[in-house]
Amino acid sequence: MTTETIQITLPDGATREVPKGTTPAQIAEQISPRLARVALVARADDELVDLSKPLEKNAKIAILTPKDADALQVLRHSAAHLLAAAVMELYPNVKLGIGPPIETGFFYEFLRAEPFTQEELEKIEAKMRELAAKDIPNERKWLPKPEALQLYRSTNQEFKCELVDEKADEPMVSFYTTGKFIDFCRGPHIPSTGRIKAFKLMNVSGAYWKGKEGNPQLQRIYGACFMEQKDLDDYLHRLEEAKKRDHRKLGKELELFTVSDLVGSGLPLWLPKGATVRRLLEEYILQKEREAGYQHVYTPDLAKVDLYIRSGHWEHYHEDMFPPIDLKTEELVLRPMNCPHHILIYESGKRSYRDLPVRIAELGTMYRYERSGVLSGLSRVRCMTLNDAHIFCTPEQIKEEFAGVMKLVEQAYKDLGIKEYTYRLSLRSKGPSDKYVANDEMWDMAEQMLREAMDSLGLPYTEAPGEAAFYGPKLDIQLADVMGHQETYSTIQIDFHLPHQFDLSYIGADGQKHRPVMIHRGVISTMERMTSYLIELYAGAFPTWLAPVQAAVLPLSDKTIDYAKKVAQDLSKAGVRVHLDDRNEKLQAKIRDAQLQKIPYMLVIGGKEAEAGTVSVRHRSKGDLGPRPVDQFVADLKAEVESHIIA
Ligand code: TSB
Ligand code: ZN
Repeated sequence: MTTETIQITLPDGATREVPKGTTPAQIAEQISPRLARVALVARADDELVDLSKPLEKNAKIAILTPKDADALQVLRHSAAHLLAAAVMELYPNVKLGIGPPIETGFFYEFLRAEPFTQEELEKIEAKMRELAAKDIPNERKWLPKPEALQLYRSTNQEFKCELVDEKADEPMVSFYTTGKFIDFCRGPHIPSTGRIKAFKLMNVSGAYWKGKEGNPQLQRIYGACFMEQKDLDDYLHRLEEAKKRDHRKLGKELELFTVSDLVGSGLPLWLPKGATVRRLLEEYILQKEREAGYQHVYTPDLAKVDLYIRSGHWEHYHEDMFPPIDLKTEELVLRPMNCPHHILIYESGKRSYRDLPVRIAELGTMYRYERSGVLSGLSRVRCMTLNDAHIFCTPEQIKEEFAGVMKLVEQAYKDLGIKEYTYRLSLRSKGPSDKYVANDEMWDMAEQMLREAMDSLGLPYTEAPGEAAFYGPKLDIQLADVMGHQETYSTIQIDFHLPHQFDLSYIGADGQKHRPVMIHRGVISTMERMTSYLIELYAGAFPTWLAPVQAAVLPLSDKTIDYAKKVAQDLSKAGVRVHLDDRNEKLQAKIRDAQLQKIPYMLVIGGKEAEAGTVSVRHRSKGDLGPRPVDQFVADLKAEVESHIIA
C-alpha cells in the first residue's frame, strides 16, 4: 500500500512532498531541530493551526516562532486558559465566562459571589506559575454537541452551555484540555504551558455577561503577557509612566475637572482651571474657522424626535441616543449630533451655486448614551461639545473643501503640539447591517471621493471596515495615548444621505435645482476628548498659551507684598493669567507648590526687585532666568503665547 502524499510550500517558496497527516511540528523538526524547539504555532494557508494538527491537503505552511506577532496572540490565549486552569484548581465552584487574548495580554471571566482580592490574585498567579513549570500539554479534543452540552450541564457551567449552544455550528465541538482543565475553544494553542513565562496578573473588573447590562456580572481577571520578560518589564514601566499622566488623576490634582455621583456618570464638571483651558481651545478654533470662511451659529441641544426620524438617526443611531422626553403633545430628544439642526439652517434661505460652499459651524453640545463600561474621565463622556461644522457644497468642490479642512487640522495640531497621528479611512462593514443606510451606489461614490481626496494630498491611510458613520464613510485622524491606545479625534465625513433626506437644493448656473453634498467635520474633536489628550500629552504642564495660570507671583516676605500685589494687578490687566501666592510660607514652599501646579513662570519678588521695579523669573523646566523689568516679562510672554510656542 502506498501512502498518500501532500505538497507543502514553505515561506521561501520551497516545496516538499510529505505523507498526508504530517503535522507542522514534524515539518519544523525536518527543517531544523532548533526551529522545532522554538516553534509555537503554525499557519496553514491563512489559518493559524496547532503544531500537532495533521495536515490533510496541499498548503502553504509557515512555522511561527516568538518573533511572529500572531504567535504572541496565541501565547496570550493559552495564558488565558492557564489562568482559568489555575482558578478552577483553587476555586472549583466558579462559573466560567470567556477568556480571549487582548492587546497586551489576556483576561478570563468568572462568576463568583465573593470578589477576588489582591491576595487571591497573587495566589492564582503562583498557581499559574506552578502549572506552567509542569509544562502541561494543551491538547485538542472533539466531542459530539450533545455530549459537550451534557459535560457543561453536569458541572453547572451555564455560560459555557450557552456558548456551545450558539457557537458550535458543526456536530462535533472543539475543546482544549490543559491537564484537568477543559475548555470549549476553537484554538489554536501553543503546545504546552511551559512557554508561558513573562506574565503578570494585573487587576479585576466587573463585566456583564456578553457586555449586556442586566445580565449577571462576572469578574474579569486581567493579565499582561509577553514573549520575553524584557517586553513585560517595558510594558509595566510604560504603564507606571502612563499612570502618572492619567488625565483623571491629573484632572483632580490640578483642579481641572471633577465628577459627581449626583450628576451622573460620563457627565464631568469643568472646574475654573479646566474651563480656562477649554475656553482657550474654543477661542482658538473659532478664530481659525472665521479666517477659513466658516459662519458660526447657535442651535438648541434638543429637538423633536421627528427631526431624527427624518434624518435617519432614529433608525440607525437609536441605541446611542437617550430616550425621548414625552411631553404628551410632542416628544423631544437630546441631540446625539448637530447635523440636522445645521441642515435646517442651510434650508432657511434660498441658496444659489454662487453661495456655495456654505460652511456652518458651531461648538455644538450633544448627548450620547455611551454604555457605562466604556465611559472614561473626559475622553469618553455622555455630554460633549464638538468643534463641529457642516459644509454644503457641489460634488466638484469636495476635493478643495477636504483639503481646506485638512489644512485646518494640520495647523491646529501644530499649535497644540500634536506630532503623532495616523489617518484611518472608516468604511461600512461588509455584508448587510442596519447600522448603515442601505444604498450601495451612494456608499461607493462617497468612498471613492474620500479616497481621491486623500490620494490627491498624497497622504497614507489604513482602512477600518465597520467604523463609518451611518450616513457615510469618514476620514478619521487617530491619536494614540501613552499606552498606545488609539481614539478618533479629527474627522471628515462625506455624506449624500442627509441632503437627500431633507431634499436640500441650490439653484445651479443652469437655473435648475441641484442637490448639494455635505461634509461633516470636526477639527479638534470634542472639547472633552481633546482636553483629556492634552493633559496626558503634557502631563499637565500645558504650553504657556494654554496654561490655566501662566505666572505665579511669589513675594519673598511680607515686606514685598504690596509690590507683589501691584505686579500681579499689572500682569492681569495686560491679559496674563496670574496667581498671587501671598501665603505666609517660605519661598521654597511657594516654588514647590507652583511647580506642582505646573505653572510655566514663577516671579520671585524680594527687596531688590521691589526697588528696581523688576521680577526674578523662574521657568518650571528651564529654572532660573534672572531678573527682568515687568514690561519686558509681559512682552516676552505675549510673544510666546502668540506664536503658540510649545516649551
Ligand atoms: C463631525 N456628525 C458628525 C460631525 O458633524 C459627528 O458627530 N461625527 S462623530 O460621531 O464621529 O463624532 C465626532 C467626534 O466626536 C469624534 O470623532 C470623536 O472625536 C468625538 N466623540 C465621539 N463620541 C465621543 C464621546 N463619547 N466622548 C468624547 N468625544 C466623543
Ligand atoms: Zn454632522
